[in-house]
Amino acid sequence: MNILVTGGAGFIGSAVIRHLIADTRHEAVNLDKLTYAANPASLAAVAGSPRYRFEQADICDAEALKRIFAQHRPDAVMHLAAESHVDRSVDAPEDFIATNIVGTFRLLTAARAYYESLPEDKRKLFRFHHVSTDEVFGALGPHDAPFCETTPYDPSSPYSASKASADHLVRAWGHTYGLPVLVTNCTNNYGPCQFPEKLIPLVILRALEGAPLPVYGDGSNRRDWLYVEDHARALATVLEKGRPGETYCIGGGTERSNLEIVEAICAILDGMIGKLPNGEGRRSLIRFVKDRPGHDFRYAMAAAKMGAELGWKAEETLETGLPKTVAWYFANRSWWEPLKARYGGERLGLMGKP
Ligand code: NAD
Ligand code: TDX
Repeated sequence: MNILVTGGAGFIGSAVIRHLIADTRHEAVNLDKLTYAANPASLAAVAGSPRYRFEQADICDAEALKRIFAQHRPDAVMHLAAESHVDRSVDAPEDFIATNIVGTFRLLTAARAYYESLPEDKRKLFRFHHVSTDEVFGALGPHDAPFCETTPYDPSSPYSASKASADHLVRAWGHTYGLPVLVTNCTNNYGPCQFPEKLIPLVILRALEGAPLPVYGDGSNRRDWLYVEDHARALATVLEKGRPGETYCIGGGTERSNLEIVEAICAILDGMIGKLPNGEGRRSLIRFVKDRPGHDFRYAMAAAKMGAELGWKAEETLETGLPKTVAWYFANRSWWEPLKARYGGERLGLMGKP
Protein backbone atom coordinates (compact mmCIF):
# COMPACT_ATOMS: atom_id res chain seq x y z
CA MET A 1 0.00 0.00 0.00
CA ASN A 2 0.94 3.62 -0.50
CA ILE A 3 -0.01 5.11 2.87
CA LEU A 4 -0.59 8.80 3.58
CA VAL A 5 0.57 9.29 7.18
CA THR A 6 -0.39 12.61 8.79
CA GLY A 7 1.80 13.82 11.66
CA GLY A 8 4.65 11.58 10.55
CA ALA A 9 7.34 13.89 11.92
CA GLY A 10 5.96 13.59 15.47
CA PHE A 11 6.69 11.01 18.13
CA ILE A 12 4.33 8.17 17.16
CA GLY A 13 4.04 9.09 13.46
CA SER A 14 7.80 8.85 12.99
CA ALA A 15 7.82 5.43 14.69
CA VAL A 16 5.03 4.33 12.34
CA ILE A 17 6.97 5.51 9.28
CA ARG A 18 10.22 3.92 10.47
CA HIS A 19 8.29 0.66 10.95
CA LEU A 20 6.55 0.85 7.55
CA ILE A 21 9.83 1.46 5.71
CA ALA A 22 12.08 -0.91 7.68
CA ASP A 23 9.73 -3.84 8.33
CA THR A 24 7.10 -3.83 5.56
CA ARG A 25 6.93 -3.26 1.82
CA HIS A 26 4.48 -0.35 2.09
CA GLU A 27 5.25 3.17 0.87
CA ALA A 28 4.71 6.20 3.08
CA VAL A 29 3.87 9.81 2.27
CA ASN A 30 4.39 11.93 5.35
CA LEU A 31 2.05 14.95 5.56
CA ASP A 32 3.18 17.17 8.41
CA LYS A 33 2.93 20.87 9.20
CA LEU A 34 6.16 20.68 11.24
CA THR A 35 4.92 22.35 14.41
CA TYR A 36 7.14 22.64 17.48
CA ALA A 37 6.40 18.95 18.21
CA ALA A 38 7.87 17.70 14.92
CA ASN A 39 11.48 16.67 14.59
CA PRO A 40 12.72 15.70 11.12
CA ALA A 41 15.73 14.08 12.83
CA SER A 42 13.34 11.30 13.91
CA LEU A 43 13.08 10.32 10.23
CA ALA A 44 16.82 10.25 9.45
CA ALA A 45 16.74 6.44 9.05
CA VAL A 46 14.11 6.58 6.27
CA ALA A 47 14.78 9.96 4.62
CA GLY A 48 16.80 8.36 1.80
CA SER A 49 14.35 5.56 1.04
CA PRO A 50 12.64 5.65 -2.37
CA ARG A 51 9.49 4.40 -0.55
CA TYR A 52 9.35 7.57 1.61
CA ARG A 53 8.10 11.03 0.57
CA PHE A 54 7.45 14.20 2.55
CA GLU A 55 4.86 16.97 2.14
CA GLN A 56 4.92 19.95 4.48
CA ALA A 57 1.26 20.95 4.82
CA ASP A 58 -1.43 21.84 7.34
CA ILE A 59 -4.39 19.43 7.59
CA CYS A 60 -6.61 22.54 7.87
CA ASP A 61 -5.57 23.58 4.33
CA ALA A 62 -8.25 22.09 2.06
CA GLU A 63 -6.47 23.05 -1.18
CA ALA A 64 -3.19 21.47 -0.09
CA LEU A 65 -5.02 18.28 0.92
CA LYS A 66 -6.78 18.08 -2.45
CA ARG A 67 -3.47 18.44 -4.28
CA ILE A 68 -1.71 15.86 -2.08
CA PHE A 69 -4.45 13.23 -2.57
CA ALA A 70 -4.45 13.84 -6.34
CA GLN A 71 -0.67 13.73 -6.61
CA HIS A 72 0.16 10.77 -4.36
CA ARG A 73 -3.02 8.70 -4.87
CA PRO A 74 -2.79 6.89 -1.51
CA ASP A 75 -4.35 3.47 -0.85
CA ALA A 76 -4.94 4.39 2.80
CA VAL A 77 -4.67 7.22 5.32
CA MET A 78 -3.23 6.91 8.81
CA HIS A 79 -4.22 10.08 10.64
CA LEU A 80 -1.92 10.97 13.53
CA ALA A 81 -1.50 14.74 13.11
CA ALA A 82 -2.73 16.48 16.24
CA GLU A 83 -1.91 18.87 19.01
CA SER A 84 -1.14 16.28 21.67
CA HIS A 85 -0.05 17.85 24.97
CA VAL A 86 -2.72 18.15 27.68
CA ASP A 87 -0.96 20.99 29.56
CA ARG A 88 -0.79 23.11 26.38
CA SER A 89 -4.50 22.46 25.79
CA VAL A 90 -5.24 23.83 29.27
CA ASP A 91 -3.15 26.96 28.64
CA ALA A 92 -4.15 27.60 25.01
CA PRO A 93 -6.96 25.41 23.60
CA GLU A 94 -7.40 27.21 20.26
CA ASP A 95 -4.84 25.19 18.25
CA PHE A 96 -6.42 21.97 19.57
CA ILE A 97 -9.81 22.94 18.18
CA ALA A 98 -8.25 23.99 14.86
CA THR A 99 -6.05 20.96 14.22
CA ASN A 100 -7.79 18.15 16.07
CA ILE A 101 -11.38 19.04 15.12
CA VAL A 102 -11.35 21.31 12.05
CA GLY A 103 -8.24 19.63 10.62
CA THR A 104 -9.78 16.18 11.00
CA PHE A 105 -12.95 17.46 9.30
CA ARG A 106 -10.93 18.86 6.37
CA LEU A 107 -8.96 15.64 6.06
CA LEU A 108 -12.17 13.58 6.08
CA THR A 109 -13.65 15.86 3.43
CA ALA A 110 -10.60 15.50 1.17
CA ALA A 111 -10.39 11.74 1.77
CA ARG A 112 -14.08 11.29 0.96
CA ALA A 113 -13.88 13.22 -2.33
CA TYR A 114 -10.81 11.20 -3.31
CA TYR A 115 -12.41 7.89 -2.20
CA GLU A 116 -15.53 8.56 -4.26
CA SER A 117 -13.38 9.20 -7.33
CA LEU A 118 -11.67 5.80 -7.05
CA PRO A 119 -12.58 2.81 -9.20
CA GLU A 120 -14.52 0.02 -7.42
CA ASP A 121 -11.50 -2.27 -6.84
CA LYS A 122 -9.45 0.52 -5.22
CA ARG A 123 -12.44 1.68 -3.15
CA LYS A 124 -12.81 -1.81 -1.65
CA LEU A 125 -9.28 -1.66 -0.28
CA PHE A 126 -9.21 2.00 0.83
CA ARG A 127 -9.04 2.71 4.58
CA PHE A 128 -9.13 5.87 6.72
CA HIS A 129 -7.44 4.99 9.99
CA HIS A 130 -7.87 7.55 12.76
CA VAL A 131 -5.40 7.34 15.64
CA SER A 132 -6.88 8.37 18.96
CA THR A 133 -6.35 8.13 22.67
CA ASP A 134 -7.69 6.48 25.81
CA GLU A 135 -8.26 9.98 27.26
CA VAL A 136 -11.58 10.25 25.38
CA PHE A 137 -13.06 7.83 27.96
CA GLY A 138 -12.34 10.17 30.89
CA ALA A 139 -10.78 9.11 34.18
CA LEU A 140 -11.04 5.79 36.04
CA GLY A 141 -11.37 5.43 39.80
CA PRO A 142 -8.86 3.23 41.66
CA HIS A 143 -11.00 0.07 41.42
CA ASP A 144 -12.78 0.56 38.06
CA ALA A 145 -12.37 -1.99 35.28
CA PRO A 146 -10.09 -0.79 32.44
CA PHE A 147 -11.52 1.00 29.38
CA CYS A 148 -12.53 -1.09 26.38
CA GLU A 149 -14.16 -0.57 22.96
CA THR A 150 -17.65 -0.10 24.47
CA THR A 151 -16.73 2.38 27.22
CA PRO A 152 -18.87 5.55 26.89
CA TYR A 153 -17.06 8.77 26.02
CA ASP A 154 -16.45 11.21 28.90
CA PRO A 155 -13.54 13.50 27.96
CA SER A 156 -12.41 16.05 30.52
CA SER A 157 -9.60 18.26 29.14
CA PRO A 158 -9.65 20.51 26.06
CA TYR A 159 -7.25 18.00 24.49
CA SER A 160 -9.37 14.92 25.17
CA ALA A 161 -12.59 16.75 24.21
CA SER A 162 -11.02 17.70 20.86
CA LYS A 163 -9.88 14.11 20.25
CA ALA A 164 -13.34 12.77 21.22
CA SER A 165 -14.88 15.22 18.78
CA ALA A 166 -12.56 14.01 16.02
CA ASP A 167 -13.43 10.35 16.81
CA HIS A 168 -17.14 11.16 16.45
CA LEU A 169 -16.57 12.94 13.14
CA VAL A 170 -14.61 9.97 11.76
CA ARG A 171 -17.35 7.51 12.74
CA ALA A 172 -19.99 9.84 11.26
CA TRP A 173 -18.13 9.85 7.94
CA GLY A 174 -18.21 6.06 8.10
CA HIS A 175 -21.94 5.84 8.87
CA THR A 176 -23.16 8.67 6.67
CA TYR A 177 -20.89 8.53 3.63
CA GLY A 178 -19.66 4.94 3.74
CA LEU A 179 -16.01 5.93 4.14
CA PRO A 180 -14.20 2.76 5.35
CA VAL A 181 -12.95 4.04 8.69
CA LEU A 182 -10.94 2.41 11.46
CA VAL A 183 -10.47 4.00 14.89
CA THR A 184 -7.82 3.05 17.45
CA ASN A 185 -7.65 4.35 21.02
CA CYS A 186 -4.31 3.87 22.72
CA THR A 187 -2.81 4.46 26.15
CA ASN A 188 0.25 6.59 27.00
CA ASN A 189 3.21 5.92 24.73
CA TYR A 190 6.88 6.24 25.63
CA GLY A 191 10.14 5.57 23.82
CA PRO A 192 12.65 7.29 21.52
CA CYS A 193 11.90 10.65 19.83
CA GLN A 194 9.19 11.91 22.20
CA PHE A 195 9.19 15.69 22.63
CA PRO A 196 10.53 16.38 26.12
CA GLU A 197 7.47 18.17 27.45
CA LYS A 198 5.82 14.79 28.19
CA LEU A 199 6.48 13.12 31.54
CA ILE A 200 9.02 10.41 30.67
CA PRO A 201 11.43 12.33 28.38
CA LEU A 202 11.08 15.46 30.52
CA VAL A 203 12.13 13.56 33.64
CA ILE A 204 14.97 11.77 31.82
CA LEU A 205 16.49 15.02 30.54
CA ARG A 206 16.07 16.90 33.81
CA ALA A 207 17.47 13.96 35.81
CA LEU A 208 20.46 13.78 33.44
CA GLU A 209 21.16 17.44 34.21
CA GLY A 210 20.55 17.14 37.95
CA ALA A 211 17.55 19.51 37.69
CA PRO A 212 14.43 19.26 39.91
CA LEU A 213 11.85 16.69 38.77
CA PRO A 214 8.28 18.07 38.85
CA VAL A 215 5.63 15.56 39.92
CA TYR A 216 2.10 16.95 39.75
CA GLY A 217 0.01 16.65 42.93
CA ASP A 218 1.11 13.72 45.08
CA GLY A 219 2.28 11.54 42.17
CA SER A 220 -0.50 8.98 42.67
CA ASN A 221 -2.16 9.50 39.25
CA ARG A 222 -1.88 6.35 37.17
CA ARG A 223 -1.24 5.69 33.48
CA ASP A 224 -0.99 2.53 31.32
CA TRP A 225 2.30 2.73 29.39
CA LEU A 226 3.02 1.25 25.96
CA TYR A 227 6.38 1.27 24.16
CA VAL A 228 5.98 3.33 20.98
CA GLU A 229 7.26 0.60 18.64
CA ASP A 230 4.60 -1.77 19.96
CA HIS A 231 2.01 0.92 19.13
CA ALA A 232 3.45 1.37 15.61
CA ARG A 233 3.17 -2.38 14.99
CA ALA A 234 -0.37 -2.39 16.36
CA LEU A 235 -1.38 0.45 14.04
CA ALA A 236 0.03 -1.28 10.96
CA THR A 237 -1.78 -4.47 12.00
CA VAL A 238 -5.11 -2.65 12.35
CA LEU A 239 -4.66 -0.98 8.98
CA GLU A 240 -3.86 -4.28 7.26
CA LYS A 241 -6.31 -6.58 9.03
CA GLY A 242 -8.88 -4.46 10.90
CA ARG A 243 -12.54 -4.49 9.88
CA PRO A 244 -13.88 -1.17 8.55
CA GLY A 245 -16.24 0.52 11.01
CA GLU A 246 -14.54 -1.12 14.00
CA THR A 247 -12.73 0.40 16.96
CA TYR A 248 -9.65 -1.23 18.46
CA CYS A 249 -8.32 -0.39 21.92
CA ILE A 250 -4.54 -0.66 22.31
CA GLY A 251 -2.62 -0.71 25.59
CA GLY A 252 0.39 -2.08 27.36
CA GLY A 253 -1.42 -3.50 30.37
CA THR A 254 1.34 -1.81 32.35
CA GLU A 255 -0.18 0.52 34.90
CA ARG A 256 2.04 2.59 37.18
CA SER A 257 1.68 5.71 39.31
CA ASN A 258 3.58 8.75 38.07
CA LEU A 259 5.78 8.63 41.17
CA GLU A 260 6.70 5.00 40.42
CA ILE A 261 7.71 6.02 36.88
CA VAL A 262 9.83 8.95 38.04
CA GLU A 263 11.53 6.84 40.73
CA ALA A 264 12.24 4.08 38.19
CA ILE A 265 13.91 6.58 35.83
CA CYS A 266 16.03 7.91 38.69
CA ALA A 267 17.16 4.40 39.62
CA ILE A 268 18.01 3.53 36.00
CA LEU A 269 20.11 6.68 35.58
CA ASP A 270 21.88 6.24 38.94
CA GLY A 271 22.82 2.72 37.84
CA MET A 272 23.85 3.83 34.35
CA ILE A 273 25.95 6.93 35.06
CA GLY A 274 26.35 7.02 38.83
CA LYS A 275 24.71 9.15 41.50
CA LEU A 276 24.72 12.96 41.65
CA PRO A 277 28.01 14.77 42.37
CA ASN A 278 26.82 15.33 45.98
CA GLY A 279 26.55 11.56 46.42
CA GLU A 280 22.75 11.54 46.54
CA GLY A 281 20.51 9.43 44.31
CA ARG A 282 18.40 11.25 41.71
CA ARG A 283 15.24 10.57 43.75
CA SER A 284 16.38 13.52 45.83
CA LEU A 285 15.52 15.75 42.83
CA ILE A 286 11.78 14.92 43.03
CA ARG A 287 9.54 17.90 43.84
CA PHE A 288 5.77 17.67 44.30
CA VAL A 289 4.30 20.68 42.47
CA LYS A 290 0.93 22.29 41.79
CA ASP A 291 -1.43 19.79 40.17
CA ARG A 292 -2.64 19.97 36.56
CA PRO A 293 -6.17 21.50 36.54
CA GLY A 294 -8.77 18.75 36.08
CA HIS A 295 -6.00 16.10 36.20
CA ASP A 296 -7.48 12.71 35.19
CA PHE A 297 -6.70 10.23 37.98
CA ARG A 298 -6.25 6.97 36.13
CA TYR A 299 -6.22 5.44 32.63
CA ALA A 300 -6.04 1.70 31.92
CA MET A 301 -6.96 -0.28 28.84
CA ALA A 302 -8.16 -3.80 28.07
CA ALA A 303 -6.54 -4.62 24.72
CA ALA A 304 -8.16 -8.08 24.49
CA LYS A 305 -9.80 -7.45 21.09
CA MET A 306 -6.41 -6.60 19.53
CA GLY A 307 -5.12 -9.96 20.72
CA ALA A 308 -8.17 -12.10 19.93
CA GLU A 309 -9.02 -10.61 16.52
CA LEU A 310 -5.71 -9.40 15.17
CA GLY A 311 -3.13 -11.45 17.05
CA TRP A 312 -1.29 -8.38 18.39
CA LYS A 313 0.35 -8.13 21.77
CA ALA A 314 2.92 -5.80 23.31
CA GLU A 315 6.47 -7.13 23.17
CA GLU A 316 8.09 -4.67 25.55
CA THR A 317 7.38 -4.35 29.25
CA LEU A 318 8.31 -1.29 31.28
CA GLU A 319 11.18 -3.33 32.72
CA THR A 320 12.67 -3.65 29.20
CA GLY A 321 11.31 -0.52 27.51
CA LEU A 322 12.13 2.10 30.15
CA PRO A 323 15.89 1.33 30.38
CA LYS A 324 16.01 1.29 26.55
CA THR A 325 14.33 4.69 26.46
CA VAL A 326 16.65 6.21 29.07
CA ALA A 327 19.67 4.81 27.18
CA TRP A 328 18.32 6.26 23.90
CA TYR A 329 18.08 9.81 25.30
CA PHE A 330 21.54 9.43 26.86
CA ALA A 331 23.04 8.31 23.53
CA ASN A 332 21.10 10.73 21.29
CA ARG A 333 21.88 14.14 22.74
CA SER A 334 22.04 15.49 19.16
CA TRP A 335 18.30 14.73 18.80
CA TRP A 336 17.20 16.81 21.83
CA GLU A 337 19.99 19.32 22.47
CA PRO A 338 18.83 21.65 19.63
CA LEU A 339 15.30 21.67 21.11
CA LYS A 340 16.63 23.31 24.26
CA ALA A 341 18.29 26.06 22.24
CA ARG A 342 15.19 26.52 20.06
CA TYR A 343 12.51 26.57 22.73
CA GLY A 344 14.42 27.42 25.89
CA GLY A 345 14.91 24.86 28.65
CA GLU A 346 11.97 26.23 30.61
CA ARG A 347 9.55 25.40 27.77
CA LEU A 348 10.33 21.71 28.11
CA GLY A 349 7.30 21.11 30.29
CA LEU A 350 4.99 24.06 30.67
CA MET A 351 3.48 23.87 34.10
CA GLY A 352 4.36 23.67 37.73
CA LYS A 353 8.10 23.75 37.23
CA PRO A 354 9.85 24.12 40.60
P1 NAD B 1 3.22 14.69 18.59
O1 NAD B 1 2.75 15.96 19.23
O2 NAD B 1 4.55 14.15 18.96
O3 NAD B 1 3.22 14.86 17.00
C1 NAD B 1 2.17 15.46 16.31
C2 NAD B 1 2.63 15.71 14.87
O4 NAD B 1 1.52 16.29 14.16
C3 NAD B 1 3.80 16.70 14.75
O5 NAD B 1 4.77 16.20 13.85
C4 NAD B 1 3.14 17.96 14.22
O6 NAD B 1 4.01 18.75 13.40
C5 NAD B 1 1.98 17.40 13.41
N1 NAD B 1 0.89 18.37 13.29
C6 NAD B 1 0.31 19.10 14.30
N2 NAD B 1 -0.63 19.91 13.79
C7 NAD B 1 -0.68 19.67 12.44
C8 NAD B 1 -1.47 20.18 11.38
N3 NAD B 1 -2.39 21.13 11.61
N4 NAD B 1 -1.26 19.72 10.13
C9 NAD B 1 -0.31 18.77 9.89
N5 NAD B 1 0.48 18.26 10.87
C10 NAD B 1 0.29 18.70 12.13
O7 NAD B 1 2.07 13.64 18.87
P2 NAD B 1 2.19 12.07 19.18
O8 NAD B 1 2.43 11.91 20.62
O9 NAD B 1 3.09 11.45 18.20
O10 NAD B 1 0.68 11.62 18.90
C11 NAD B 1 0.27 11.24 17.59
C12 NAD B 1 -1.21 10.91 17.61
O11 NAD B 1 -1.45 9.84 18.51
C13 NAD B 1 -2.11 12.06 18.08
O12 NAD B 1 -3.26 12.06 17.32
C14 NAD B 1 -2.40 11.72 19.54
O13 NAD B 1 -3.65 12.25 19.93
C15 NAD B 1 -2.41 10.21 19.49
N6 NAD B 1 -2.03 9.52 20.74
C16 NAD B 1 -0.89 9.86 21.40
C17 NAD B 1 -0.52 9.17 22.54
C18 NAD B 1 0.76 9.48 23.30
O14 NAD B 1 0.98 8.92 24.37
N7 NAD B 1 1.64 10.33 22.79
C19 NAD B 1 -1.33 8.13 23.02
C20 NAD B 1 -2.50 7.81 22.32
C21 NAD B 1 -2.83 8.51 21.16
O1 TDX C 1 6.05 17.45 34.43
C1 TDX C 1 5.13 16.62 34.52
N1 TDX C 1 4.83 16.07 35.74
C2 TDX C 1 3.80 15.18 35.93
O2 TDX C 1 3.57 14.72 37.06
C3 TDX C 1 4.35 16.19 33.38
C4 TDX C 1 4.65 16.76 32.01
C5 TDX C 1 3.34 15.28 33.59
N2 TDX C 1 3.05 14.80 34.82
C6 TDX C 1 1.98 13.81 34.99
C7 TDX C 1 0.65 14.16 34.34
C8 TDX C 1 0.11 12.80 33.93
O3 TDX C 1 -0.60 12.21 35.00
O4 TDX C 1 2.43 12.62 34.33
C9 TDX C 1 1.34 11.97 33.64
C10 TDX C 1 1.69 11.88 32.16
O5 TDX C 1 1.65 13.20 31.64
P1 TDX C 1 1.89 13.50 30.08
O6 TDX C 1 3.20 12.93 29.68
O7 TDX C 1 1.65 14.96 29.87
O8 TDX C 1 0.77 12.60 29.39
P2 TDX C 1 -0.83 12.53 29.55
O9 TDX C 1 -1.38 13.80 30.05
O10 TDX C 1 -1.14 11.28 30.34
O11 TDX C 1 -1.25 12.35 28.00
C11 TDX C 1 -0.48 11.47 27.16
O12 TDX C 1 -1.14 10.23 26.97
C12 TDX C 1 -2.29 10.19 26.17
C13 TDX C 1 -0.22 12.12 25.80
O13 TDX C 1 0.40 13.39 25.99
C14 TDX C 1 -1.48 12.26 25.00
O14 TDX C 1 -1.19 12.79 23.71
C15 TDX C 1 -2.10 10.90 24.84
O15 TDX C 1 -3.33 11.02 24.18
